[in-house]
Amino acid sequence: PTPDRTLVIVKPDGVARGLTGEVLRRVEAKGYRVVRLEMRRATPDELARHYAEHEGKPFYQPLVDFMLSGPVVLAVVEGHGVVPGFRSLAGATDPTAAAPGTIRGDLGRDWGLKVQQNIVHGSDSAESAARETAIWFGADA
Ligand code: YYY
Ligand code: MG
Repeated sequence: PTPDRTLVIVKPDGVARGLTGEVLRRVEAKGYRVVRLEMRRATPDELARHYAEHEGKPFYQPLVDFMLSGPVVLAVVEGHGVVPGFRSLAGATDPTAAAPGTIRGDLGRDWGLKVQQNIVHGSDSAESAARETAIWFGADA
């Protein structure tokens, strides 16, 4: 079967802490392939589209502000079952609850209530992956 694709973002905390290589190492160690890779600053428009499902929630604006606080690394990652597979590598949303062995469980620090500082984003479905990849890399990505 054709390999699946997901959109991984190393968030500003992960980039600032020098964890980009560690995240990509885990992705590659699993056997997934990085097929697009770029570091840049997100724009408010990209983030509004990317996080549209969360608009109106209490954590939305702090999340967007955090994502604007520094550069992010965007990666399109390919592999069989990579959408749930990368979510599994990332671990639970809240780093304080994420299991050991996961990116958030192993590398997430005790940031108090700042759940948004959880190092990585990974698409939650194939549809989300296609939508998000088009936001960050354009429709032809
Ligand atoms: O997909 P995932 O990143 O694991 O979580 P989402 O529920 O999609 O939330 C997106 C993003 O928002 C999450 O990575 C951290 C942040 N967030 C938050 O700051 N506080 C919450 N209660 C829930 C999510
Ligand atoms: Mg999500």
